[in-house]
Amino acid sequence: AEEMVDQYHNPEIGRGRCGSFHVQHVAAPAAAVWSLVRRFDRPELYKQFVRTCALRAGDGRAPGSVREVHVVSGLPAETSTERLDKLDDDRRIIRFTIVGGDHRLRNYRSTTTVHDGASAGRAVVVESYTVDVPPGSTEEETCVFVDTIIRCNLRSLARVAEKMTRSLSNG
Ligand code: A8S
Repeated sequence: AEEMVDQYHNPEIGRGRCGSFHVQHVAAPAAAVWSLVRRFDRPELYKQFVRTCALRAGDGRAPGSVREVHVVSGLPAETSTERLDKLDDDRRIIRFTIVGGDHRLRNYRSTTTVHDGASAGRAVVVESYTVDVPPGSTEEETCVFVDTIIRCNLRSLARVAEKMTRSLSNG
């Protein structure tokens, strides 16, 4: 995982910004995991806080595609506007930036990569992000908030990919 982080996930963290990364092991082939992660137009496939998502620009594969996400109720926000920066099917890299919405995550950028795991049929997912620390918040509060969301998303991704793989192999 350290090598993968060095290779694709080395964000410049300047003043007033913070960031972190997460590693998730998945008992499903990298191709299956990637088939979920690559769907910029359908984050609700595994992101449980996403209620609906609609493309506002592009086809969801070309850089510059924009999606508008509505999240489930009970969160401190309702919508988020997000731009696809990179989708690389060969290296299994997706990057997006949050460009708008009624939340406090300004200039949020994330990179997710999917790798073959240590044995056949296993994958490792690495997700890193950087974001501005909102006025009145500390770096720590900001990271705790984002880390909680990402951990939920990655665990859910693992569950969905594993279930998908089981149902395929059971015919
Ligand atoms: C992602 C990552 C994050 C999403 C955050 C951090 C968000 O969708 C949620 C609550 C908020 O307050 C901000 O990969 C925002 O989706 C769940 C609406 C952006």
